[in-house]
Amino acid sequence: MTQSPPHRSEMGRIFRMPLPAARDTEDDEAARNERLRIHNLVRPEIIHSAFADDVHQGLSSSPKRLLPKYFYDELGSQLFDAICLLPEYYLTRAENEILARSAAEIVSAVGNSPVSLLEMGSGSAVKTRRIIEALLARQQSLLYLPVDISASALETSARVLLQSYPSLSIEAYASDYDTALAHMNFDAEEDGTHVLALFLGSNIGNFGRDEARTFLRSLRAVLRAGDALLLGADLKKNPAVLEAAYDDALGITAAFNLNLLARINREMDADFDLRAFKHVAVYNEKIGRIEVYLESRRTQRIQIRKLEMIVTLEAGERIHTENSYKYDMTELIELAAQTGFTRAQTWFDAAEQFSSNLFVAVETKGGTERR
Ligand code: AVJ
Repeated sequence: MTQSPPHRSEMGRIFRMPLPAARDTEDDEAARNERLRIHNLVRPEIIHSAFADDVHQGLSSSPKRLLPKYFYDELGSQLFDAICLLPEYYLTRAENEILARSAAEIVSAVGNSPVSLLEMGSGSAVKTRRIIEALLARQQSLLYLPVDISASALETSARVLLQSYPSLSIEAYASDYDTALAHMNFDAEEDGTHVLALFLGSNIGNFGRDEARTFLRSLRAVLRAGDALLLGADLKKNPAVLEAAYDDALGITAAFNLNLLARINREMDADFDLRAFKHVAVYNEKIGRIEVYLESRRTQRIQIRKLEMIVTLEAGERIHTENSYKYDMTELIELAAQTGFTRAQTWFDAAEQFSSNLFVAVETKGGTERR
């Protein structure tokens, strides 16, 4: 696998990292810039119109809804990082515990050939460091391809990773998952390098069961047989534990949820009164998912000037903002089998709250190997 040349700019704007932190020599900076390429597939105009269309559609629907991918503006990404430090939000700690203990075992389960690392939804990429270090203990250099909807999170994490690991190169995609996968261009020629894809943190939880299958199939389509996917999935458990994880005492998750309205205020000249909404998180045990809402505390009328739209809400009416699906092992094994993978191995944290699943891509009929 090699990097695609920068002149293929239908892939979107490619830019270099901004100036380095103090104390760096210019040579250090130049050396790091050589090792970084960012494809910004969400041009501001385009993301704006997609966000605007989705807000218009979602708030015109009944029941009203907004999409969780829009949580992650700069403030939203930082609020999510804060969520990961909360005592109630066990997911990040549990997965980190697994990776800290078992990263070497996980990467050796991928096989002996050199590996390139693809990550969907890399965020701050803190947990990724465990995997990067395990890989660099077995190979001299590493190409890391993070995909994240938040350009600010990507830039920050790329800068930090390049500082830490001199033999790392990064090809980053500021993009939603589908767009990035459609532009991924692993070289057709056989060079013996495998891809390890990461989809950590229970990011898969935002997909419905069907959407999860569709997504994993399109991820499988950019891989070859023998490539692997490490899938972090939160496990079904006591509803009280789950609900606390999504409605913490400090109110950070409420702020994260409300920031979606604040973002609409900022970017679309709207007048949502955040105090007139209540954060609600309930576990739907039958479906196996946390459902997150913003509930109107009173009858109200909101103006969204850039959309030339008036939204009315009744007291108690809810805007659905997120689902977070929970899995059991039967579902995970079935999910692998339905999407062109086989589940090779699963690791758990000591409290068995979270699972890290190694899916290996199997041969598929019809020659859909890595385009
Ligand atoms: C980033 C989708 C994994 O579902 O646990 C955390 C998002 N929302 N608290 C999750 C989230 C509220 C998180 N994911």
